[in-house]
Amino acid sequence: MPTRIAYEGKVEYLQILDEHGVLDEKLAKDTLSDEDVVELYRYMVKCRFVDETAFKLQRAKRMGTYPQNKGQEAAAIGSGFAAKRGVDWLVPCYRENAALWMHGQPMHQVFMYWMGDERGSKIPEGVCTLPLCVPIGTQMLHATGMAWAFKMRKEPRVAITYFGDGATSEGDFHEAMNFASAFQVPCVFFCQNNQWAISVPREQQMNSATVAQKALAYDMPCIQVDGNDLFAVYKASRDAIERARSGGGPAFIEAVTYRLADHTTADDARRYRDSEEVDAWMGKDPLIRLRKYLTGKGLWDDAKQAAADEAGRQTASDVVKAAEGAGVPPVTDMFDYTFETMTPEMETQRRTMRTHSLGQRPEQAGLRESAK
Ligand SMILES: Cc1ncc(C[n+]2csc(CCOP(=O)(O)OP(=O)(O)O)c2C)c(N)n1
Ligand SMILES: [Mg+2]
Repeated sequence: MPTRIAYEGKVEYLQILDEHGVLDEKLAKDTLSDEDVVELYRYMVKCRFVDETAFKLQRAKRMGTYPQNKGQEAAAIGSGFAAKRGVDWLVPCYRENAALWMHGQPMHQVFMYWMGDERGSKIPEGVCTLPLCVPIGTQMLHATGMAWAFKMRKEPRVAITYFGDGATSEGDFHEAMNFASAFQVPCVFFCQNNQWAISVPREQQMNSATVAQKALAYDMPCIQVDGNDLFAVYKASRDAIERARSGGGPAFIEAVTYRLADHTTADDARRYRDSEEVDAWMGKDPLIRLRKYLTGKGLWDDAKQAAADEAGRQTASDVVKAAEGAGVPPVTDMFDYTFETMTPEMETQRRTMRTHSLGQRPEQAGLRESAK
């Protein structure tokens, strides 16, 4: 019996700014202006300072744990810049702080979150970002549902959801992708393939040559981009977002990048990965290549770098002050923010906690009263 090809697929790879800071002018046409690039580079520098500061805070026991974003700034900033602030919704995991920040989420809230303060998840009114999401994969379903609502309400909005390479091994990922495609909802799936899911390398995590090709199974437009290339990330994100906004359905972007730091501050990556690999990726650092590009174009110099560094240090210091200055929340918060209507058991616990065994930290506002 003759056979025929029932389906054939391919995945395009996009790089516009290479590792040496050389730009493909043709591909870069109609993407970022010089002013945009300078502004976004300053943003990257600021984010790197804030990220390093969070790491130091954890080491000084002033933060519980923290997953560094170091090395993944171009992926977050390029995609965040392509989305419309206050219109599109960002649905994150935990390694795209820069994108959330660009969309108005105060960075001290992210610090508070990692300090164990749930007020870090209370996003200000008008800011279209969801709280950080540590349960791997769940947020993609939320984004799909939100995008479905946008479609039903005929709102010209797009949901962009972020996740790692490891998250694409989860059932939630496949459910979200299938639903988004079957219902053609305006959702952009943005995978930060940073090569590792804690200690599991991507090649061991999956047998497919790319992460992007998983989208082919759902007949979703997909692309693999150099995730450390601001131009490529921006172009792919803008195209996907605008297609989704104009009724073209969901899309998948695989940003190939690298986690330059440990998985979190609770990890020591030296135990499972070679320093040669890390060194090779250090050379592809998105900040270094963008600085090379800007310097080559005469748009940047040492004095500007010094000023950007100083601004970054100052911003980081302000973020710490705001996070630590928020004070200790009242104990009652854990009841008041769990359910809209408390269960009878919770009401009893709330009522009786002052006379029972919750007094571990008497300085907490709720308990200070009971000590009187
Ligand atoms: C449902 C679930 N399973 C397991 C974990 C533990 N865990 C935390 S991060 C992580 C790896 C995630 O890897 P990836 O999706 O590649 O994201 P990355 O941390 O590399 O950015 C795992 C397994 C979790 N948080 N949630
Ligand atoms: Mg990963």
